[in-house]
Amino acid sequence: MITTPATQWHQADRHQHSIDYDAVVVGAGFSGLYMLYCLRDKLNLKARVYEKGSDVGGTWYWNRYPGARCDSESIYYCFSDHFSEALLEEWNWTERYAAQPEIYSYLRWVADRMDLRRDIQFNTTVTGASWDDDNQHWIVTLSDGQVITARFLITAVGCLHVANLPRIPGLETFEGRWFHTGQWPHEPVDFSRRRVAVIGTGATGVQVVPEVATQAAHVYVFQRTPNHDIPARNRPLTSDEMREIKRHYKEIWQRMRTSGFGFPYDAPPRSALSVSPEEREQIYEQAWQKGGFRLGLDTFNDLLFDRESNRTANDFFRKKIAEIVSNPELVDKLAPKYPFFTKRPPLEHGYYEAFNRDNVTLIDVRSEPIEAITPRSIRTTARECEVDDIIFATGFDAMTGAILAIDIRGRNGLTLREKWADGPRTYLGLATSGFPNLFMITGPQSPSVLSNMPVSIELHVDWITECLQLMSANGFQVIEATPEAEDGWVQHHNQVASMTLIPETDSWWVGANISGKPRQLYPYIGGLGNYRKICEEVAQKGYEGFVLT
Ligand code: NA7
Repeated sequence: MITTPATQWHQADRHQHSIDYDAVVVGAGFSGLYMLYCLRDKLNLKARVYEKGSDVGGTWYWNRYPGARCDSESIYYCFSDHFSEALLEEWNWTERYAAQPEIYSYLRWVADRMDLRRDIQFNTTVTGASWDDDNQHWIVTLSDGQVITARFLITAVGCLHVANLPRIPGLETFEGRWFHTGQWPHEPVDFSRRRVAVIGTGATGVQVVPEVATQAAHVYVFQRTPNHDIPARNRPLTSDEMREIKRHYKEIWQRMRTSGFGFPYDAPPRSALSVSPEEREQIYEQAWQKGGFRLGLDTFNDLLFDRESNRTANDFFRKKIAEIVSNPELVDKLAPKYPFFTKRPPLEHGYYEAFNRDNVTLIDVRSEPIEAITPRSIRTTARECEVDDIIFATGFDAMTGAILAIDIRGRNGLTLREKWADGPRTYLGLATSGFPNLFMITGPQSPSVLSNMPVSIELHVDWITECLQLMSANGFQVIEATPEAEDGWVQHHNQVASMTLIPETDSWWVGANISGKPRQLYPYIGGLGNYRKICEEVAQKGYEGFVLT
């Protein structure tokens, strides 16, 4: 337990004015739960979490579609001993990649085990927050009409929350059922004997298709861009394996924290062009057999930087798809054309195999765009598919969507939306100048979605916790990033991004999926381990780049 800084702030407040909370946290997913624990139980602050859903879980509360499963291995996708040794010790994962119900149960268990629910208000959206410079606190407005004050505002809203629903003419006339995967009903949805359209073939669509194909009469898969779908190779975890992992958890976490992407491995320092074609093939094949992100993160270290190296990965994919999919025309359509890993590669659980089924049809909407949705069908320029249900697996307004959905106003009434009109500007992805005492957990321009999320989340929560502790110990009430530090970070962020092939590919990583969204790389690609060092140095140098008053 760290010291109890609440006393100083509370005494100061009693003399000046009263505030409701030391900190308000928006969201009760992974980040909100850990942040609440640190604020309340480590720092002894008065904290409140507001959550739009009726339960904890965040991403895992909303994404309940068939096949929903984490693409990080379950043993790496959880809280570490930084939160609680007990959490690591007591929980046992049952599969290599946990399905949504298991992760949802885990987060609910964490909330109960750590007694967090009493400080969370559910079914409540934070609609706005304005900085009151006279009183040096945030005035926070809630969907239930309440207005509360807090010294600190911490967004824990997740990177993928605001659904992207394409504007296809005629959707309002559709007489069947339609769903967005990120807003899935809480009741079971039965697709048996139904004709189902799945629009979108990102990480979500790739999970939905094989699952729904086992139930539905027919599945029409509307694909705009074929992706590099890597076999996950899911399997049950035995109790012996869990025991062994627990024995090594400390080393595993240490390795994850210092790694490039938050997993306990990094690519060896070798180019894909430095080995013979046979050896390269063998290295790719081994990673393919192991399954998961290793194919990109544990094979060669220049795939993101060297076009020729990257081409070898694309050739490998084409060959593997051809080994699985029997129809050569489909292989052509399913083979990705853009550089590997310049867009989030989905993990697949029988996705390519699904196209060998008679009840699955691939429709390439680049060659035959969707014209309209009619009351009973989807009409492309080449055909009309009669469907009973439409599943939109069309992604999210990522990284900034959920933060900007809150009307946040900083100094002099400047809105965050105005400030970020040409794209987010942050210091370390944690703070933004002009918005004092605002922290963003896994905000834009931090590693976030380019890493295993819980590792990045813990890094940010730990950093914020230490910062608040220091502020209190030294009597500081306000912290704000300087415009100069922010300029420096944005420049560094963009420079690192431009060294990679990522910006050239259209993806949600660069905001290309949302019309009018400024195009730039939203997550930081400089590596989680490097990023951690930068954050630590900033703190060690007395929060360099911040003004504390
Ligand atoms: P993604 O990865 O953004 O995928 C959305 C998919 O929807 C993608 O295939 C899009 O094609 C497609 N899409 C979007 N709009 C349309 C329209 N108008 N017509 C046809 N197809 C469309 O979202 P996911 O939910 O799959 O995954 C998000 C993240 O969640 C994932 O990366 C993991 O981190 C977890 P496009 O590729 O843009 O051509």
